[in-house]
Amino acid sequence: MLFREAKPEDQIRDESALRQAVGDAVGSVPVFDIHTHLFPFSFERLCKWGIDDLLTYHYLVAELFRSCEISPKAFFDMPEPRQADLIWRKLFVENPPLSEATAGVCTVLAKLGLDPRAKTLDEAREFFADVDPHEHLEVVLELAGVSDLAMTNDPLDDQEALYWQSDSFVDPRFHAVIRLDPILCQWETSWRKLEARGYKVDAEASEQAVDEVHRFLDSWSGRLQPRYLAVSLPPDFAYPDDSPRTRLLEGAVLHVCRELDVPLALMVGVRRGVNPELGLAGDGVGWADVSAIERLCARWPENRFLATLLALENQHQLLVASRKFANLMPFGCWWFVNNPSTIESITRLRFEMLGATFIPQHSDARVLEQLIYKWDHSRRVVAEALFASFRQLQHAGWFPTKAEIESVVRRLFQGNARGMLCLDQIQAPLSVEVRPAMSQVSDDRPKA
Ligand code: FIX
Ligand code: ZN
Repeated sequence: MLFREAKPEDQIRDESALRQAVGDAVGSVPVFDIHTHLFPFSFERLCKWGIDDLLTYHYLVAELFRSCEISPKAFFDMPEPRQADLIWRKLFVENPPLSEATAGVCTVLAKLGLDPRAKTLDEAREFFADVDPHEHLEVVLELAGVSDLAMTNDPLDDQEALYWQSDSFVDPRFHAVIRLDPILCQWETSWRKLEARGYKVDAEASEQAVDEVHRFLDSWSGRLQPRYLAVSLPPDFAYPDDSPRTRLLEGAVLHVCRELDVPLALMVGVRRGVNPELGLAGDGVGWADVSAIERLCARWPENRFLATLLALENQHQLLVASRKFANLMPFGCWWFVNNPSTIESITRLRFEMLGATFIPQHSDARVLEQLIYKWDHSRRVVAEALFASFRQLQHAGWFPTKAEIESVVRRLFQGNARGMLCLDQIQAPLSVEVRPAMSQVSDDRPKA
């Protein structure tokens, strides 16, 4: 599109018309969700959905212990429905659900036509017991306006590997992503798993072991056809250094990415097990050294990198690094910065420093219905930030048209992800209806 050819009568000069145009475009654009932990229903219990999974989300588990005296051990010993009941009572009935994670559950319930002020979970349980999972998936994707999503797939997880090996049906909207944490962050224990699968590896990550990891990744890439490879890293991630991680990155991972022509996603800043008693809810955050990412981008110019940082204090540095390296794509507002106020400030800074050359958000959904709230909340905030940037442009005397706004929005929520994953040749969806409320849809897709 040649922006200079915009007819004067199509240019939006008015503030409220601008707000409306940006809100409409962001509210209706189909999203490519670049990072989730979701699985298709064919992966059975790995696919989390429904009220009990929603309420036992680790974000809410962490909040429970601030409002209730139960010990982590006593909590985790309870069956999941009783855990969900307790979280509901403490965080939703006895207190207003003010936090982002609790408000998110309210959004989900309201959008599904359920009462977020219910005193018990009976109504919600009846609702989920009655839905057909396959119809429900269509309803959720439509309410969230999600056309595609990336999973998190660990071939070293024996349970998950079985589904892949048995050629379970994978809905084509669920894109595979090979997760490398066991290989790059827990080599001291993972090499034994590889050895048990017949690879000639060792604790030192010798040259032979690195070649074997290459062979392992080749073999699983053939099966999964991953859209990218990913790793979450601690704040003290250093590159290069004299560690198995650097040897495995340089000798295997970065070559596999090149050969497959896929990016490597770096998620940096998580301190695992700060309070190990809390399980998944016990991880913390630390400041990362962004120069390690810069060195990766500089030494591997033919590779593409997606990056998201957990610490609020690291966000500006990542944007400066992105201005230096075109092979670096910042994405999402991850986990502890996935709050409306932080999303808004980070996204505003991103527009100011990078224009539209970033991926504003991912959901990180672990439970299917979370897609509804994560995207509902994020769309609203990203729209505010984009409005602010276009408003600045109006002040500068450059008036956008509706078509120009829509084109930027498509790029942010769909095109930048597809470009990074080289999916441009695959037809992008023109529209996914984002529905305001629950209704029935017909299931005309192949069943899992
Ligand atoms: O490493 C990750 O992908 C993190 O997103 C998760 O491990 C984390 O537990 C999470 O769910 C954050 O949203
Ligand atoms: Zn995640």
